[in-house]
Amino acid sequence: MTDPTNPQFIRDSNAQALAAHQADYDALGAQLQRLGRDIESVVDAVSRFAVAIPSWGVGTGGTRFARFPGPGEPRNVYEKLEDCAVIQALTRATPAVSLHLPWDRTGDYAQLREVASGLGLAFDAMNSNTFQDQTGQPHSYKFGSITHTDRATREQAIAHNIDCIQAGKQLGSRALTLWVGDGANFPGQHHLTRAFERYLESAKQIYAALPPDWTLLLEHKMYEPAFYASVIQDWGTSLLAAQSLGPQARCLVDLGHHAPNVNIEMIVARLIYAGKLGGFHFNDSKYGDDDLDAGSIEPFRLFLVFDQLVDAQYRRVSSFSPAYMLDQSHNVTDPIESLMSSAIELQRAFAQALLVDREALSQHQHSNDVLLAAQTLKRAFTLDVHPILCEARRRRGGAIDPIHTYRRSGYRAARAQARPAVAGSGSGIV
Ligand SMILES: [Mn+2]
Repeated sequence: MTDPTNPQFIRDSNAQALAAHQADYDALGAQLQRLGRDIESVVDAVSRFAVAIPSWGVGTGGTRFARFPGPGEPRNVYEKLEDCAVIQALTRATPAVSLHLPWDRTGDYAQLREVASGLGLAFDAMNSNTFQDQTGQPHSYKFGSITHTDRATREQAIAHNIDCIQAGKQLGSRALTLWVGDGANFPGQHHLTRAFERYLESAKQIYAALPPDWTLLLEHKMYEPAFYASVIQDWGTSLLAAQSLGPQARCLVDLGHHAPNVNIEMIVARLIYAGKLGGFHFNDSKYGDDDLDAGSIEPFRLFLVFDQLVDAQYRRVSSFSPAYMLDQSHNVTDPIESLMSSAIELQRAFAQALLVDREALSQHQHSNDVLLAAQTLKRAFTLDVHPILCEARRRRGGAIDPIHTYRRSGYRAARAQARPAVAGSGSGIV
């Protein structure tokens, strides 16, 4: 194996692709110049774009039917960081990792932070887990966690979230993502109002434990594991909760957590308006919460979400800095390849959104020129920005072709030798 994070190896790999890349980049630069756009400013913005890797994403996911483990899966948080470092070295778009406790629990968070820093990684939002029972836990979450009818169960779930904040403080994290699977499977099982009141009461206690520079990200999900009524089922309930908790609470939009055909970019626009857009879990889906790779099914929708984000920047919306994270389940691909590819798809949507002619769009909207307004967006979406993405990576020391470079390194085969499988390694979907 060649170490795929070795700068010389990446440069050598790039050398083979450089001439073709330079020709494509120059051609796109000339095309954009004719459109009155400067390719350099787009490369600069794209090279500063960052999305966090979920620690659970580097393991193989699964469905409720089965999980088919891949070779060389990471068996603990340190091995997860090794894989995340490969993704970052090759893409230069993923400088932080989002941990999930207790899956990533370790005795010494200061040491973990040091190891991560040595690998060029920082820590993004912490994620709590009260959707499954842990060994030795006194109270079960079978019928709920922070919304449970039993006070002691709620207190146990609140204490776990506060533990996540404590661990995150040592890691340099500045956010806690709160997603709970709480809900009902049958009409009548829950008092719909009282369950929400219990959520707010518990969330207030978690909120009170936040350091002043932290954000509490509230993640909604329409269904699963609750199949009749999730307590925080949509963005409206999430916004209501964020508004009642206070300024440090914001809404997190997981692209997979809506009904099919829901207009997610509109949700994004409304949350921006309310000053409550906290962040994203990016993925893609066809039918439900499929957790497929970002941009693999609905690239136009991903572009339209980024169009709203770039529009907010363009309008200089105050205190606008959503956190970007991936949240995917890789069942049939090498997770490292899927995560690299998804990070690049986000950069693609971002670059295309940057290239929307916003002045022209605004004029077409004002004059009700529907066709040209729609075509203004389509024109940006259909631009092939691939050379911009390659150039942004190359300038930061990343790979022009991350997947090819990764495969050339032989990393997966070497990890398969070095990491014999263990039973029950933590990975999942939230
Ligand atoms: Mn999620």
